[in-house]
Amino acid sequence: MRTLFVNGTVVNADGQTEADVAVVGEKISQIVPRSGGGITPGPDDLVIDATGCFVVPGGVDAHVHMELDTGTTVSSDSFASGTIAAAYGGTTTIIDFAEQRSGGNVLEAFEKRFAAAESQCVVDWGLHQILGGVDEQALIDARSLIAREGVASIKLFMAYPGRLYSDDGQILRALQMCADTGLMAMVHAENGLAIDVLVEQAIAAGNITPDFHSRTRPPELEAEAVHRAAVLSQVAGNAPLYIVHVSSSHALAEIVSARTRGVNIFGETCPQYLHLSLEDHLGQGWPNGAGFICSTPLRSKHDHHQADLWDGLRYDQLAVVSTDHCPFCMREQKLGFGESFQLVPNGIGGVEHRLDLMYQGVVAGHISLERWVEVCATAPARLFGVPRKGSIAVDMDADVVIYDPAATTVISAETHHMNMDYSAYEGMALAGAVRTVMSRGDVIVNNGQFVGRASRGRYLRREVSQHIR
Ligand code: DUC
Ligand code: ZN
Ligand code: ZN
Repeated sequence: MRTLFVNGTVVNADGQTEADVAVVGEKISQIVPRSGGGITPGPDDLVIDATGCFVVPGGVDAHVHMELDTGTTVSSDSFASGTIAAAYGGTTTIIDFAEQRSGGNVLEAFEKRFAAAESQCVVDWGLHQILGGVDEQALIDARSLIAREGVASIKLFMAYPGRLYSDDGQILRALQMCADTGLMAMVHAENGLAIDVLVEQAIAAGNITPDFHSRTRPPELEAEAVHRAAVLSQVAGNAPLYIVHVSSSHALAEIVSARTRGVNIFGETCPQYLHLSLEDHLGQGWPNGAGFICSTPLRSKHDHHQADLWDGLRYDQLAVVSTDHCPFCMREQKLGFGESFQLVPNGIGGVEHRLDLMYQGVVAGHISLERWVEVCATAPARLFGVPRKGSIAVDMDADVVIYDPAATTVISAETHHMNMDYSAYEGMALAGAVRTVMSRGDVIVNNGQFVGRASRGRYLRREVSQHIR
């Protein structure tokens, strides 16, 4: 059977066309501009009318945390609930993380995580490998993951001493391995040792409200770590470096400066840093402020961070928008460990709303339609070596979203599909809505209703990105 998307505007990172799109099996088989006659439906074709809508590639969310074990709790979306929510939001690929901890075995950590995801995901998925204990064996094993398992990226932490933290020597060694293999090094760039001092001092002074989460993680300590990571990448032989969750003008400026020096560095930001701020949410005290605690933290809206981050996306200083989806329920989790900011699990859920939240940047004139598609799908697919995803083109996987710019989306915990009892974006009314979603040829969301099958998602063996080598 053939499926046709007719009468829509096809939007890719490199342009838009009035064209009809045909899908056969799992692949896009034909794209015909209507100026050239379009595609005439046959009697056996399933026809999806996209009049007035954009036909865009399924979103690629390269940074999510389903059922993440934080040590005190587990993030509240399973791979099943989280990927259903992703589908509702037009995301047809997620990349989560396998986590090796200090002294632990990388290959075992990968296999455990793989088994958990494989039996549940409803959209296609991949895994990055976290190295929480960089030692000789961890580097040997990480190096082998690309051929064994198709894992093209590792993640390192400059924050969280005593937990996931790597010191500069460990980071240099890991980056040397990345320079050698072409693996992408994702880095959580914050100066964790300095942050821990500020946290200790805030608590000693009785400053425990949620806003002190942000106040003890100042943007200077994010920027300093970005600078250090960039220098280490260069010294390592220009390792591919990807800074996750860039939240501040200060960190962005370091990325821009490093790029002008020729560092092989890419930046990711997230919708929360573009739409939420310290003042809007963290001044609320307990309990509401706890719902907005994430790391890197939300920044003050008076310091131009949001405007600078939008500009960074517009001018390709930032390459990707991911959600860093890390959901927790309010009562049992965010507030479950005591009334002090450092006891609150870090993370905001948002895998369902990335395309909608980023589309507001198109409406406001911050980014073009094409750039919206690029940062949400094309660039993450390319940078992380995800095969056959991220554009509407013949022979690509038929991951297709029909996006209706005339509809509206109101975000609420009452109606979202993530397993969270609150939303950091509660009540936000957005222009545009995801209408229909196809994943590898299957319609999984039809006019706003999930119609997909459990565990149909496929593991994506990735390749080292040709984009960055
Ligand atoms: N960093 C992440 O990337 N995700 C959740 C929490 C954190 O610190
Ligand atoms: Zn992080
Ligand atoms: Zn994260």
